[in-house]
Amino acid sequence: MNGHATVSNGASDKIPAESMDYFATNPQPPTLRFHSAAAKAFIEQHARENRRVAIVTSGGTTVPLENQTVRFIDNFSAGTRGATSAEYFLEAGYAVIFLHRQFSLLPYSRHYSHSTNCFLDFMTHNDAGAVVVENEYQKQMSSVLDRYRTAKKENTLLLLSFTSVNEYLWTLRELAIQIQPLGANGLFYLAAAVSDFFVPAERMAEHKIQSSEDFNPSHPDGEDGEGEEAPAARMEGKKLVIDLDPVPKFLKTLVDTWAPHSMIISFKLETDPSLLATKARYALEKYSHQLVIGNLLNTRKWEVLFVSAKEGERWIRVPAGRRTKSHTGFGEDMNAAHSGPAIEIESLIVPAVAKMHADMIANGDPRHAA
Ligand code: PAZ
Repeated sequence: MNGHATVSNGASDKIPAESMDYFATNPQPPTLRFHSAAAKAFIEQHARENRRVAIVTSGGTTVPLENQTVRFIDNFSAGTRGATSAEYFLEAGYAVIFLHRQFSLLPYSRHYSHSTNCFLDFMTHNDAGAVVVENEYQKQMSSVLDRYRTAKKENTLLLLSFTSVNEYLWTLRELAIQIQPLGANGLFYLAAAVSDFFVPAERMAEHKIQSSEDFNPSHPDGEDGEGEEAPAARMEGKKLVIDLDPVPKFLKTLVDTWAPHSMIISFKLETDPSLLATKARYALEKYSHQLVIGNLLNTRKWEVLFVSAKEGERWIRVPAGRRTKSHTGFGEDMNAAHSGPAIEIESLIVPAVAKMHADMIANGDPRHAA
């Protein structure tokens, strides 16, 4: 199946040429057909049940340097923001399509799967020799298990994975097209860390790049001498040289064409505090969607900046002494004076987002207000 062919709303003339070119020149991933079919059935079910659907993206995208990939560039993200937020969206009554980096954190299992919280540490043998959960973890694990089972029973959580930025982009586009019939009941929560640069298919080396000069074809002047372009990642003498193309600005296309009626929330990650608000405002202006959530690498677990046309700028913060120490959400910040149990910031972010979404459904898209 060609996912592209499903752009059937006559809107393709509004898609920026660079985005069209991208899908014409970068191959559709083999997983797309399965993802598309699963998403279609999921969205149809929740449309029938009149449930809002959130597409939550999570984890980092890779940029492979070779077709038969041994080496790749990666983007920072453990998947904590996405996996944790997905749980709170489910709690708020949404059905969730969790588009995540393969092997990054998942809703519910995130509490136990990471190496710092190995599930085996929660287990013990009882007197009869059976494996059981340690007494002190019973209450907490039972609550996670109940919520996990409910999501399974009601089929409200669909897990779809990607690895490369190409898989991510193709799948995001497919989901956006699939969710169009839901109109304003669809929501995108784009927490994945998506690479800004990539190796286009036509400049991708087929085989593992050889580090030894003795095994490397030479590419004088960046060309191979026969008019063909040199691979984007190549050895020049003893150096590995990588020149990457910019990834087209898909957020614009998502907002204007792929999902024009959905609520769209993007994230902006910075490391320099003096740039965060400016960059978040810039993104909101450039892409004209409903909400940008800014966060800083070092403080992202306890403060974020909401920037929207309707409400301007507002910080959401976990009070000191209530910060989590890890992705599990159960531990507390050992460096802080405690004033109560730990609070995950996503438990504050998601209800605030859901409220804005409900407002948009009830009163219309604030971007179109007179
Ligand atoms: O996955 P995580 O919890 O370790 O990190 C989350 C995050 C910082 C990647 C996310 O909140 C975010 O800002 N995503 C967008 C990154 C960007 O492309 O700017």
